[in-house]
Formats: sequence, structure tokens, C-alpha cells
Amino acid sequence: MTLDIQPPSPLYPVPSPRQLRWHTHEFYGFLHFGLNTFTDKEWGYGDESPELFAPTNFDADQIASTANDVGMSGLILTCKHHDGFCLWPSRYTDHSIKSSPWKKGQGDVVGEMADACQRHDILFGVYLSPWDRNHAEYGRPAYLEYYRKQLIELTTEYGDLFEVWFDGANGGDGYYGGVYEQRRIDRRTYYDWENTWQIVRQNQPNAVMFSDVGPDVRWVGNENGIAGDPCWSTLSTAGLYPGFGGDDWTTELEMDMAQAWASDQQMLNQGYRQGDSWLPAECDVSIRPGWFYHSSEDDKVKSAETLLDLYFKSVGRGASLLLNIPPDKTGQFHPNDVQNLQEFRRRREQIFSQDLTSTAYIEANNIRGNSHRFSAQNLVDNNTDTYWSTDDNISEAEVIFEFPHTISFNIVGIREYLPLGQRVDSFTLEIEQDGVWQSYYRGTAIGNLCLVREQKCTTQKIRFRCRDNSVCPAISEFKVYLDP
Ligand code: FUL
Ligand code: CA
Repeated sequence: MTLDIQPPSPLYPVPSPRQLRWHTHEFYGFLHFGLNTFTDKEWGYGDESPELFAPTNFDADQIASTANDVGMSGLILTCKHHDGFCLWPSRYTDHSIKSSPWKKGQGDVVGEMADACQRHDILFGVYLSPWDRNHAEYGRPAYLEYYRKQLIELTTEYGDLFEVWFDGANGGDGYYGGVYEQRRIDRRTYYDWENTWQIVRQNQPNAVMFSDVGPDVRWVGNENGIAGDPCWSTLSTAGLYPGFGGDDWTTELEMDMAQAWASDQQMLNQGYRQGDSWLPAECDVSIRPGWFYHSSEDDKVKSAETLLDLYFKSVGRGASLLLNIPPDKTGQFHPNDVQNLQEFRRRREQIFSQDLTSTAYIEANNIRGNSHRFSAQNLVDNNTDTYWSTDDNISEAEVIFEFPHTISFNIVGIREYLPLGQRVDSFTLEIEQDGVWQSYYRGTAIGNLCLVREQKCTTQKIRFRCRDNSVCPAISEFKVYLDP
């Protein structure tokens, strides 16, 4: 009887239930849409007339159905960007779609997007810029009150949110109710984040919150969509705070801070193996050079191959890919973007639809307590809740996949069982050639998903070894693919 075999003890820190859920989302979309779409800007000043917001054919269903069709798990909408213009009829300002000609001021882009996401079976999330270049009180306590009331509107009136996105850009010049001046804030204290976050926790307990440093999901340290290699899901956050990554530094002291920040950016990019918090990375990147739509960028939409490369460098490094697709002036995705997204989806299908391990004979050098519950078959059962694990004292755990005939492959996908933490420090992949094991790949972090993409090779046996680890592994999936 093996019923009393205990699972391995967790290696702390481990993900919270909401982080675990978020890890399954992997690839989702960002919608930058607002006055900037119509003024051809990236950062509105805050003095733009709401009358300029005039999509000719806004279609939340086109946006949400395309997102679903190309494999996105959700969409995050810029409900308010730095210019302060609100895409929903907030009670607390007139600087919103209420004052636009669109639907005679009766529209609600946030509501329509939330509903469309539900109809098309994807998740919905919101971006509410802390920095507001329109609001007269920005920089003073009254603005924080305003900001929190808006956060309450968004977290109570639009159904379930999967993510709430807090941008790091802050302070600088703006309209600010007509005074046109510089406003600087103390990034460490102004937003009283601990209490502001409580609003989201209370109203949307399942939602993760993103900022430069969490509390649930961290920024990856660049806006190119590229996670570090490795990219650990753990980090130590002492001394870091949301917004510390702003790029609007001006004084000498701030320049010094910016230098320190450069090394912090690297830390966000790679994580910190010994970190005390589970704080996985999200890779935000736009399909075009800008975040908002500009017709001049219609021929600069990232190709399917570029998107695929980003996918390997984000999702394939245990992070998530937050891909921005800016709706155009009609209020829909532009055909060029849709075309490349669909080609990107076809490429992923082409690669990932056939897992070659389905025919393999699988043997591990050790199975925890010889228990069926931790068997190596768990690596290939398409179930991330089951995993292969070994006894505690095994320092070199290995599995051999033997195929009935030689196979050719160039991609391997490995997942750790995250509820027990990120356990593997390093691993190797070897292939047998003429009866001799040859090194194919050496890696470090695995985490939610590690996609190894290397030269095509042909073999009948693959050996996966977890080496020099301080604890036994818990590996939930191992897949082998060929990108033709
Ligand atoms: C940045 C913003 O300043 C950009 O406009 C954009 O929203 C990007 C996702 O985050 O910090
Ligand atoms: Ca499994």
C-alpha cells in the first residue's frame, strides 16, 4: 500500500490561489484606446476635448471574439490613461465619454467590453492610470480620494475582473484643471498603496494586481515582451515600491536613483532565486511600435514570427505575455493586426498540436515512495495537477523517454507543479545518438512553463535530469514538439 506516502514539502515561497489561477492564463491582450486614438498621441496632456472621442463603428464583439479566436485568455482595457479621460461614465468627472458625441454621451466602453468578453468566454481586466494629467487636484490628497472612488466604480460595476493594472508612470507636467504646471509626488507615499490595494482585494478577491512590484504580478523590467533567461517567479521586494520605475526623472538625485533602478530593472527581468515572495513576471509589449493606434504604424505590425519569438521569450520563460492590440479610429482591431494575430495562432497550433511523448515509453530512476500518485506517467497525462516526484534524498532525478521509432524534435516544454514552489535550480536534456548520451540543452529555471527551442535533432531516446537541486523535483508536464 502506498496511500500514506506524503507529497514533498513545499519549497517556500509558493503562489497564492489567485496567482496559481493567473499562471494558467499565460497569453492575454491589452487594449490601449481613448482620446489618444483620435489625437495621434501616446501621452495626452489632459486638456484634450472629450468631443474628439468619436469611434465610427466601435464593436466590442469584434475585439473580444478576435481575442478569443487567436487564443487570448482575456483582455485588459485602459479605462483611464494618463490624460485622465474615462471610457466609462464616471460619476466623479465630466472628462469622460459622457462629454463625447459618441452615442450622444450615453455610451460606456468599459461596460460594452466587459459584456463582450463574457459573451466570448474570455476574462476582463482594467487599467486605471494613477497619474492623471487632467485632474485639478492631482498631487494633493483630494485626488487620491477621487482615484479610489473610480477604482470602486470599476471594481464593483463591471462584473468579475481577472487583473487590475497599476501603471508606474507618475508626475510631471499636465493640464491639471487648467493651471498647466509641473506636479511631482512622493512615489513612496502618495497613493498609500497598501490601502488602495485593499479596495481591489475587497471587491475582487480573485483578481491579481499588477504593478512594477506586485502585489501579485510584477513588471518584467522592459516593454519589449522579453523575460530574463532565467526568469524566476520569486523576488525580494524590500526597498522596491510601485512607480519606482518611472522614466520621468529630472533632478540629479533622481538620475542617481535611475541608475540604481537600472539594476533593479534587471532584477525584475530575471527575478531572484532566493527571493522571499512569489511575484511572477508579466511581459507587456505592443504589437505596434506605439501603445495607441496611429495610422502611420499600419505597416509596422509585428509579424507572426516575431510574435512567436516573443511567446517563447515570455510564456516560454514562465512569465505571461500581455500583448497590446490598439483598436483603431473605427473602434475595432485593424485588419493588419488581425491578420498577423491569426497567423501567430496558426503557427502555435502547428507547433503545439502534436506532442511526441504520446508514443514514448517512460522510465524514471526514482518514484516517490514507489507510489502511483507520483509516477512518471503524470508527465504526459495533459493534467497540470498531477506530477512526477522522487524521494527526498535523490540528488539526481532523471526520466528517460524512449520512442518506438526515431523522432525529430526541436522544442521541449516542461512545467513544474507550482503549488509546491519553484523547486528546480538546474536541469539537462540529453539525446541518445549511436548508443551515447549527448548533451542537448542545459537549463536553470522551469517554473510555470519552460519552452526549450533548439536545433532540430533526431533520436530514439531523450533523458531529462534535474541536477544539484536542494529538494526533490515536482514536474507536472513534459512535452516534445517539432516545429517543421
Ligand atoms: C506605460 C505608460 O506610460 C504607457 O503609455 C503604456 O500605458 C504602458 C503600458 O505603460 O508606463
Ligand atoms: Ca501531469
